[in-house]
This record gives sequence, structure tokens and C-alpha cells, in this order.
Amino acid sequence: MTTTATGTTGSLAADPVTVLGLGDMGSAIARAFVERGHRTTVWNRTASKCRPLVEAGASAAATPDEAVEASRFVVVCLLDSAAVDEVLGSVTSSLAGKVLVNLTSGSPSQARSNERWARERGAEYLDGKIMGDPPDVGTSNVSLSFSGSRSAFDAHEPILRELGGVAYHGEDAGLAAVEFLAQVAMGYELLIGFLHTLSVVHAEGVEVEAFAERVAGSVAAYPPLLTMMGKAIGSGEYGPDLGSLRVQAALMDDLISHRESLGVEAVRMREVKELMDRRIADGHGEQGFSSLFELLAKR
Ligand code: FVH
Repeated sequence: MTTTATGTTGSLAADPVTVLGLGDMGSAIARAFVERGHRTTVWNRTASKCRPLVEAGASAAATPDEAVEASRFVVVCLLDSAAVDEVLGSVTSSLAGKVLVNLTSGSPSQARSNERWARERGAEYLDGKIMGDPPDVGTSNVSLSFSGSRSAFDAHEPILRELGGVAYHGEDAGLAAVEFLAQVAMGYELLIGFLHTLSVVHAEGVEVEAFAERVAGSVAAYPPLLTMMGKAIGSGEYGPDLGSLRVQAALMDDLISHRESLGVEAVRMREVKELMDRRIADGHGEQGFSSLFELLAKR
């Protein structure tokens, strides 16, 4: 039995949509669809989370089946892949001809198995990954990466764009997750390096906040370097970006011994030095930092 606060059948203006999962992100997505005039059906394990959306004009379904039956365009936004498996696994009604858009974070292999699952049931599958905060859904501060069915993406790109900026990464359903996990990892790689560096500054009694301000200024120079290194890796031509490895390696010993003299972790700097030494030993001492990629990448 589906209910709506307004007693009407919802706004008929735009395509009907279904949203499974009304956590912080799922609720923001459902609200964006309601506000843009979609006849929106929602379902959530904890049913009370449907109330604010029903008050906004959505219809609440009592079961995932009922929610799936309500629309051809079905969005899933749950905590993790285990929750997706559980909820989709409980669906018995036909998915034939439907478009399943999974916006739950997860791995490329999970996305590929979801795509197989959906295709075996006659549904088109789009895997989407969200970068951004729930309050920003519907603005360009949220970016969504998609992969999977090209025809589904092309057909439904306008509705996907109602959630934020979108990018399509290819028919391989795992590619959006590749992009997402890499972007998230990039953040952690950068920020853990920053925290390690702050621990050195702190150990020397330098004011961390002021140093962070200075770094915020100096890292502004990095974006062009990142693109340049990408190009170098693409072409295999490694110029002396950041200077030659031979010169950089000489500095690393001081950097490591300084940290160790302060009792601060040096494991990451040791990794960098070890890679530099190997690349120099291989005869590439005049190349730059990007050439270390040759030691990291699985060729
Ligand atoms: N929130 C954010 O800032 C980030 C931004 C980037 C993308 N993430 C991803 O979005 C997915 C949903 O995250 P969320 O923030 O909505 O998460 P919660 O508010 O914790 O809601 C979780 C929903 O999942 C339901 N759920 C959990 N386990 C199960 C299960 N076994 N069976 C059915 N539903 C399940 C939960 O239901 P309930 O607890 O309300 O009953 C919520 O609907 C996520 O992948 C982020 O990585 C968000």
C-alpha cells in the first residue's frame, strides 16, 4: 500500500523515480527528485525515515518490491555493498525493462557483479559514485561518476544531472568505482602525508596552524605538476621534474635522519628513498620523481 501526504498521486510532471535507502545521502537524493517534480516513491529499512519525504510529496512503499514496481527508474543509495545485496536480494518483482542506478559506495568488482545480477534480470545497470555532501545534492558541488549501460546513461543523463555534475567512464560497470576509490585514496594519500609532516613541525615546536597556512599556499603549485607527471607517465619521457633523482636522493638522507632524531615516523620517506635509490641504480638518476612510477606500476 503506498501513501502520500497530499493524497494526490504526486507531481506527474517528470519521470517517476524510486529511491531505495533514505540515509543522509538517499534522503537528499529523494528530496531533490521531489523538488524537481518527479513522482517519487521511497523505501527505507527504518520506515520512519520516509516521513519527511512523504511530507515533501513523495510516496512511501512498505517493501522494496512495492518501491521497485512503482517506477522504471530505480535508484539505490545504501550504506555499503552488503546492504545493496540484502535489499536487492529481497526483490522478487520483475526488474525487466527497468534501469537500476546504484549510488552506494563500493568496489569495482561489486559494481561488476551488480551489473551481471541486473542484466540477468533484464534490467539496465548504471553504477554511480558520489563525491560531495548530502546538503549539496542538486548543486555543482556534488560530482557523480557513472559507468555501465551507455544507453541508460544517455537516456537518463538529464535526470542524473539533477543531482549534480556527472561524468560517464565507460560500459565496464566497475570504472566509476575505479575513479571514485582512486579520488578518495588520493585524498587520504595527500592528507596522511600532511599529518606526518605536521608531526615533524610540531616536534620542532613550530606553530602547526601557521605552517598549515603556509603549506596551503605552496601546494597551489602542485596541480600543474600533477598534469605534467601524468603526461610524462603517458609518454614514458621522464624529465627532471622536481630536479633529478640524483640530487633529490641526497636530500632524502637529511630528511629521514631529521625525523628519526625527533622520534617521528619516517616510514613513508624511507619508501621514497628506497625507490629513488633503485631508480638511480637502474641508470635513471637524471630523471625526475615521476619516473618512480616505473617501479610502482604493474606493467
Ligand atoms: N554522507 C556522505 O557525506 C557521503 C558522501 C559521498 C557518498 N557517500 C555514500 O553514500 C551512501 C549512503 O551514505 P549515507 O550518508 O546516506 O549513509 P547513512 O546515513 O548511514 O544511511 C545508510 C542507509 O543504508 C541503510 N542500510 C544500512 N544497512 C542496511 C541493510 N542491511 N539493509 C537495508 N538497509 C540498510 C540504512 O537504513 P536504516 O539504518 O535507515 O534502516 C540507511 O538508509 C554510502 O555508500 C556512502 O559511502 C555518502
